[in-house]
Amino acid sequence: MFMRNEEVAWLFYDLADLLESKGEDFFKIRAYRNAARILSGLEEPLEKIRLREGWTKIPGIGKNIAAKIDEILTTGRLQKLEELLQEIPPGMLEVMSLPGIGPKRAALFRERLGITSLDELAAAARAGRIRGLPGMGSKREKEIIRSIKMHQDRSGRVLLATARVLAEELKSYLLTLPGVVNVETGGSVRRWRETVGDIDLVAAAAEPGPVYAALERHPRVKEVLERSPNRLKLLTQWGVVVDLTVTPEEQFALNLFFNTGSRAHLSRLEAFLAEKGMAIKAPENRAGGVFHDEQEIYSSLGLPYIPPELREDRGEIEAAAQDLLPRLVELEDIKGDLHLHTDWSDGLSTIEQVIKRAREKGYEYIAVTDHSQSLKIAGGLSLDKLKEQHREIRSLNKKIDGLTILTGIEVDILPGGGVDCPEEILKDIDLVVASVHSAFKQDRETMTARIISAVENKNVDIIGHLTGRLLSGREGYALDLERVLDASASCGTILEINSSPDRLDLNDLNARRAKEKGIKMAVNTDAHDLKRMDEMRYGVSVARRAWLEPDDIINTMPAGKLIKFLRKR
Ligand code: DGT
Ligand code: CA
Ligand code: CA
Ligand code: ZN
Repeated sequence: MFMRNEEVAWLFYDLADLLESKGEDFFKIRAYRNAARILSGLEEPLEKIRLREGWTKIPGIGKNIAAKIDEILTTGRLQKLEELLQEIPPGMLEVMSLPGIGPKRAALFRERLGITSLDELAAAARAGRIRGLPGMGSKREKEIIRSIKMHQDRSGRVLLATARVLAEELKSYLLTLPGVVNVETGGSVRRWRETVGDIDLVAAAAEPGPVYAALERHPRVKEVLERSPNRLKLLTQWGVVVDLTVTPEEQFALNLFFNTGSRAHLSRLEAFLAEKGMAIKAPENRAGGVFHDEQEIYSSLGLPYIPPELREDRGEIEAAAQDLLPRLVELEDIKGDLHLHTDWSDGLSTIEQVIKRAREKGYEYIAVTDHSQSLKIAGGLSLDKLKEQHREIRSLNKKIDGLTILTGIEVDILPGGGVDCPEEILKDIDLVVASVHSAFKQDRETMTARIISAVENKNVDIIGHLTGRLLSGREGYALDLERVLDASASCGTILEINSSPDRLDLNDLNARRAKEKGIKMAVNTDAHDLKRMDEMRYGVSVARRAWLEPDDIINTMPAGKLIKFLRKR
């Protein structure tokens, strides 16, 4: 079976985790994790690289790892990983994947307390049996209870980006089938919700039977969950559920509309129409009429088209009825990326590669914002290195035209509220992003004051990933967001919408709140490799779900205007 680069990377991450839980050699484990990161950052399919030249040209991939990649691509499996999985109780994997636990602590819990599942861990934490272990304490114990709860609340949901990759693959597959004339993804995927419960696909075909049967046979399908005349539900190898509806072509638009939801949007719409003595015709009701697209559906209801991202019952129907829907920002409005890493710190690409990619994207500008000195684990730049980088950027700027490279930095907001770069250097940098990367556990008051100091720092332009949440399982730090927003509004500090699918920070609701307070935002990728520069679309989706228009976002400005704007700040 064709393996995606990410899938191969997942196997290496798992291998590293399992070896770590066994207390194996640190360097070996690090090499596997590093390989995983490199593989998932490669744009070309691994199979193609293998056929052309193999792995010798990829730094960080030695002989041992190369052999394992070959094994995975040939067999779809990794023997070594499967052996390790045999040794380990299945529940341990869940314990290890808890944020703040990891393989080492999981091993400790197992050794000392015989814990091999999340339930056992939760029970031990509640009984106060964790606090006595080395490196633990009652605070840790509380965190464990909280993160288990968070894990359970989230369980079954996957990141939007993961779902979209799979949805695209299944959609292309369905489109190759005879008789299939159209396929779209509906549901939360189409609305760009940050996490997704299942993938809803709608296909148009005269005969549904063969289409359902063909999807059941797709290699990514693990199990059929439900078969009915109108729907097929499947569990995929990725753990994501897929929900397919096949409909005659003339009912396609209406089915897509109903399957896009959200349920809240549809029921608000129903109530709104009921007041006017109208109703939406369900697709089953053939007399309901034929619609060519959703535009026609909304207009038959006397409303302008409501984009899927707004269909959450957050006032969109009322706004539509008064013709007050925003002109939502689009990817094409974005003129540059203001948060990017290169191999000067922990990025994988050179400045030249980033520039080339930015030009391909049609950007007018980018800011290179590598990490500052105190972030040692991310190769933070010393002041000398930083100056050297900025000299290089200035000279690159002279050589190229059509793209402006802003000198930049991502400074750490230190636990005390200062930033780790002296003022006389900051004041000459074109664009300063400030973010929290340490001491996440500070209490709410301290953290709020800490971030507000950065907001008030006149050298700081943008606050990066403000709340620090990770969708894969770290809650944002304790923070009085309302006060931070007020400070940002009064200082004119820009807040980032970080596009990384695991962050999406600010999220839609917070960004909308920021807009209401008159705060300007920047949609950035924070990419550490070229591939992830493509994630801009995810940040844009947050902006759209937050009702943002181009004017709310500084990196929709043309280069000249943005540079003037930054100078004035
Ligand atoms: P999710 O999946 O939790 O991320 O969120 P959604 O919004 O995708 O929710 P989902 O998949 O339950 O439903 C999406 C839309 O599809 C919703 O507006 C109603 C429709 N839908 C879902 N399941 C069924 C069903 O069994 N029958 C019918 N007629 N419609 C359904
Ligand atoms: Ca869904
Ligand atoms: Ca569904
Ligand atoms: Zn960054």
